[in-house]
Amino acid sequence: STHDPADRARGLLLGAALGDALGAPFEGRSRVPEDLLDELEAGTGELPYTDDTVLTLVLAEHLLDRGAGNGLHEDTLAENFALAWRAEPGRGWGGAVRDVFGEILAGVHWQRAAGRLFGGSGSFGNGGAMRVAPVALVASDVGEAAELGRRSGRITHTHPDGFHGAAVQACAAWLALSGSPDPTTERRRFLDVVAGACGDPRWFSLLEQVDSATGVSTPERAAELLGNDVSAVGSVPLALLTFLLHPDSPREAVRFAIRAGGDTDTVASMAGALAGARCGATALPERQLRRLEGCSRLYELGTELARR
Ligand code: 8NA
Ligand code: MG
Ligand code: MG
Ligand code: MG
Repeated sequence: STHDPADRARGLLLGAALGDALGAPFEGRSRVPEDLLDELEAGTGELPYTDDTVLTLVLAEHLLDRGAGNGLHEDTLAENFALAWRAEPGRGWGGAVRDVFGEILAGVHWQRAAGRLFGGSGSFGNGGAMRVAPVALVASDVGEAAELGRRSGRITHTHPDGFHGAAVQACAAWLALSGSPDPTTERRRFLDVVAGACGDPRWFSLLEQVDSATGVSTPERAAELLGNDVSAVGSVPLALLTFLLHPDSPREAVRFAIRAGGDTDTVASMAGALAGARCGATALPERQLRRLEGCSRLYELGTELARR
């Protein structure tokens, strides 16, 4: 782990984007053979990111614009999300969230647009959680991370599973940045603090399941136990487990998440954000960073957010 806050902030953003970019070619595969991943890592071409990073960037820039202590402004953030989708509709977006963005741009309020998805139950996809990590860079405690996570998630994900999932990932990112509880020696305590800050009973039991899965030896088994799909409850637990198994190696965390299959870009992005936050950008594989789309923008955003 690193003690430099700027390195940690850059690690959070770059870890998220690198996980997304490395995972993207495998999204939807039930399992990912190690040699295919080795081949991608050894390549020299650009590593393009997807919707996960597009929205992470929007949120990070919004938080920077808002300034220290001012949290987020939902109406502005909703519009900025929607504009980012319209600018780059080919980035691999979830099906329902595109409808929300389209309606927002047509003048419908985000609360109404998101709330009427799926017969009024709202989306429980992992889209709120996959973009949430930057809130950890401005929250002053884990409770504020949870609140900003929930609020940023609700803009598109009004189903409780969706926005609580965002809160859980935000809390984990905040703890990973703070370095305490230490995920290497206090796993159980780490998960308890996340569960307590989230406060939702469903996530108490999901995080309980993460704790009981820490004995797994393969990514395939981890996916069997916790899921690896596009729902928040079927992906955030796997990302947390991945971080707890590889807290001191962002590269190993990202590889494990991808080899678990399913929603590979999103799980690897969430796990990469956590390990990157703990270890810093200096711990990320340099050769891959040089291939990462948007690397310098993410690096500068991390530096700026850490300064606030
Ligand atoms: P979302 O809100 O569209 O949710 C994702 C999917 O979850 C939906 O399309 C539904 O199939 C399902 N879903 C969500 N809520 C409900 C519900 N209440 N009832 C029944 N089904 C439901 O999008 P999101 O932003 O949450 O999704 C994030 C995922 O989308 C990430 O994996 C991201 O990478 C992207 N994604 C891209 C592709 C692709 O084509 N490249 C494929 C899957 C996902
Ligand atoms: Mg994606
Ligand atoms: Mg995905
Ligand atoms: Mg660049």
